[in-house]
Amino acid sequence: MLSTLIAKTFWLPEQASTFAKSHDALFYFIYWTMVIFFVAIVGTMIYFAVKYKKRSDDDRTSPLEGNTKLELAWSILPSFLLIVMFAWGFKGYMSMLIPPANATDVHVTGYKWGWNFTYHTGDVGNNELIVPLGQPIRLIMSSEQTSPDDMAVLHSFYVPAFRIKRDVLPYRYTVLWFEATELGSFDIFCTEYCGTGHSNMIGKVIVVPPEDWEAAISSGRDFVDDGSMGTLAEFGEMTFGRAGCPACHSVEGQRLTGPALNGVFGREEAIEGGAPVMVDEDYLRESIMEPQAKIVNGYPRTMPTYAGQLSPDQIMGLVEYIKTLQ
Ligand code: HEC
Ligand SMILES: [Cu+2]
Repeated sequence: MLSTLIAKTFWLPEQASTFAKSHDALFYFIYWTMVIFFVAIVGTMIYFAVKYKKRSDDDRTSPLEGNTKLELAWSILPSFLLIVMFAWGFKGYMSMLIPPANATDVHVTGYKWGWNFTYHTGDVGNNELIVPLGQPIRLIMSSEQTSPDDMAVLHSFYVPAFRIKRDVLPYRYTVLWFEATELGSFDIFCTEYCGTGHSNMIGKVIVVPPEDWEAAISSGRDFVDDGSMGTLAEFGEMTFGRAGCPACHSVEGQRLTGPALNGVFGREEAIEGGAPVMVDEDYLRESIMEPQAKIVNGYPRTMPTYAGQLSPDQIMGLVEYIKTLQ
C-alpha cells in the first residue's frame, strides 16, 4: 500500500482518463515483476559470491557442469510472465486504438509551434482543448505548414494525465481518443522534436461539465476566413460549391463523372487493383489531395488534385461535410 503510494507519486502523473487506471496497473505489474526479479537475482548472486568465495589456494572449483532441469525452469517459467505482459498490453492497445462510435470529433492541427483545435461548431481554440467530462472525444490530427514555402514537420500529441500519445503527421490524419474522468486543466506536450520552438509547444486540455461545454468552446474565434459564421460542416458545404466539386459529384445518389458522395463515409470502397478500403477521414482527405492514390472501381482517373489549392480548414470542412451526407 505504502509502496504503491510512493511509486505512484514518484513515477506517474495524476489519473484523469478512463485509460489511466488500466495503463497504470500494467505499468506497476511490470515494475514490481522487475523489482522482485532484480532483488532475487542480485541477492542470490551476492549470497553465492560470499558463500563460495575461494578461501585458500587448496579450494577447488566444483566439477558441476550444468543442470538442465534448472535451466529449463528458469527459461520457461518467466516466459509465461512475458506472455501475460503482452496479452495485457495488447488488450489496452486495442481499446486505445478503436474509438467508441458515439465519440465527438475534434480536429487537431499541429503547427510550428502550437496546436489549433477545431470543433464541429466551427470554433477554434489555440493551445487550449476544451472537452466535456465523461464523454468520448475523438481527435483527428494532422500537421500543417506555417507558411506556403515552409515544410510541415512531425509532432506528437501527448497528454500525460490521460496516458495518450500519438504522432501528428503532415499529409495525413491520425486518430486518437480518450474520455476524461476529472474536471480541471491538464498539460499537452509535443513529444516529437520539431524545431527550435519544440519545448514551447505546450497546451492545456480543459475538462468542463458537459452542460457547459458548448458555451465554453463558442468563446473561441470563428475560423471561417470570410467572417461568416457557421458550423464546420456548413463551411465545408460552402467550400464544396466554391471548389467546383458538384460538377463531378452529386450528393443525392446520381452517378456523374465521379461517384455520389452521400453514404460514402464509413462504408467499404472497392478500389482499382487493391483490397477494399474503409472510408474514414484520412481516406477522404487523401481522395481530395491525392486523387490518383486510390481510384474507385469503374471510374476514370480524371479528378484533379486540390493539394496547394485548399487550406487545411477547407479540407477539414469538406471532410466534415461529406460525413454528414447520408
Ligand atoms: C473533374 C471531375 C471531378 C471533380 C471536379 C472532383 N472530383 Fe472527386 N472524383 C472524381 C472521380 C472521377 C472520382 C472517382 C475516381 C477516383 O477515385 O479518383 C472521384 C472521387 C472522389 C472521392 C472518393 C469517392 C469514393 O466513392 O470513394 C472523393 C471523396 C472526392 N472525389 C471528393 C471530391 C471533392 C471534395 C471535390 C471538390 C473539392 C472533388 N472530388 C472534385 C472526379 C472529380
Ligand atoms: Cu511539435
